[in-house]
Amino acid sequence: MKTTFTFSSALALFAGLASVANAHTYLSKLNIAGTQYDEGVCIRPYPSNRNFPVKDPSSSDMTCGVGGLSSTAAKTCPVAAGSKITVEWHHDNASDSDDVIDITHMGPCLVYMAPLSSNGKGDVWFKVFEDGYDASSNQWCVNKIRANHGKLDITIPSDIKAGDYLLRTEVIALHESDTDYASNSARGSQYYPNCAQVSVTGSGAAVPVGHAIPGIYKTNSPGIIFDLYSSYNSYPIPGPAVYVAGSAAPAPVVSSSSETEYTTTTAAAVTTTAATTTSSSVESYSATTSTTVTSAVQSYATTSTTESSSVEIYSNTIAQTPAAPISSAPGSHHSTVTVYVNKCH
Ligand SMILES: [Cu+2]
Repeated sequence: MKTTFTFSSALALFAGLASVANAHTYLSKLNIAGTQYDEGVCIRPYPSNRNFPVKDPSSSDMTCGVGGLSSTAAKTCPVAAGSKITVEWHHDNASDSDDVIDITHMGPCLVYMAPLSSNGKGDVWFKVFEDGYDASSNQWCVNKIRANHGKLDITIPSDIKAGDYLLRTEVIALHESDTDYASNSARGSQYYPNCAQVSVTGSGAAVPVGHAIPGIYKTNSPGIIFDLYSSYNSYPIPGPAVYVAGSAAPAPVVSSSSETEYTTTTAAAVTTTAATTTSSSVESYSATTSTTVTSAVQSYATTSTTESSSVEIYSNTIAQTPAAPISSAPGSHHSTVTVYVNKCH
């Protein structure tokens, strides 16, 4: 439970004055697999006002910050799918004595990715990280990065398709968010978006559903309108849900002809379950017993020449997280099973 602030109007006034001062933040460094990349290397270089906020959530500056769409980083830094990387914000300069972001600027941290080829335009952005407010510790993400010299660990989704991406980091400062920017452009949320270029390696094939930035936030969205000076014990993080590996819409694993062959082999026993499983690297089927599915998959495996080496069978009916393989639970009866046919590259 958060401590309730008193003197809220005085605080709000102070916060407003603080924002006039140069009390902002910018993405300063990336640390990937032990290598540190400074601003301009794979973080897109900034114009002079590198730590200034974006105020209008419909502005094209929301995509990658001011100047971020027209600048290009020197490199596109390699990062393995599923690996943890560290992003690092600073206020004035990239030193450990820097205050990262002003204490008044409480709010969430969010990270999005989009294919680099889009340059951030269109319905291309998927969220890979968010951290808002933890009532049990009364900590905002901003508290955490301030306490950790600007550093925040995030994980690249393990199953996204290899290739070049924009990595968009964002802090939203809420010290003036009690007022809708649309009604008073001197107030409203302050967005600190920045973009880096990374090249994801791995064998994944997932293409998460994308969203447009600008577009994900309205001036009056929950979490964009938020009274930091009221009593609260939760915070609704704005934007789409974080992409969970394995939850992308399935991309076809088998060609339609071999899929026909597969279902024909098993006659009525196996039916495709639309949208049960959502990773693009798996295909989902269900049937009435494990035995039928096992034989169906074995049949599929022997008739498919390209993807037979990684057929796995799981007993889970909901596809988010595969349960134990059926083969490891002999004798158990499954009223419904889901078969994951892992795509092999
Ligand atoms: Cu500021």
